[in-house]
Amino acid sequence: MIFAASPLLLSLLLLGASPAFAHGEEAHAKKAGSVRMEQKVWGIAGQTKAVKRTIAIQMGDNMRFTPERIEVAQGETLRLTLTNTGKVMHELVIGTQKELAEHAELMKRFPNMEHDEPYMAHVAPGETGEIIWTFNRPGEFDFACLLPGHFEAGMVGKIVVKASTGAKNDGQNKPKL
Ligand SMILES: [Cu+2]
Repeated sequence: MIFAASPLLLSLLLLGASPAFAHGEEAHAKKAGSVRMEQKVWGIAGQTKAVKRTIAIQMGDNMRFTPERIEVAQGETLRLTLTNTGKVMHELVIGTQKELAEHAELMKRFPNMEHDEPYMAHVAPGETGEIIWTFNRPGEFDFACLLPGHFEAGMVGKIVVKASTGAKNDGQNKPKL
């Protein structure tokens, strides 16, 4: 009985070894990749090939985004092209009202903090930046320029993600109530 157990033990050890290798490779791949695929309340980083609609947004020294309101269907991947028409730096960061306010506070305390995420773009005067984002969660979200003074001056916009009806699944998978 004791000897019978050893092949099993051996295979368990081998099984244990392969995930360890896989993990190592995964860590490498993450380092090499430029986009972090992290699910946020306001969506997830989008793939270029999934883009079906491009929205041009202008950012100006009047501390306004044009347009200030975007409507999206749940699941839609947008390319936001962001043009800075002003003479100072601007940025667009997508998030919830709460997270953006917290982030703005942090930037006031640490004006030189470096941050870069797929849901934000920092655009120098006269330049154009881009965000590709998949709005896979319904709700009302904000976008804002979090540079000190800009957020406070009202450089904020709204993104409304309308819930998909899910008509295909309704009544098929769910019992009637
Ligand atoms: Cu700004």
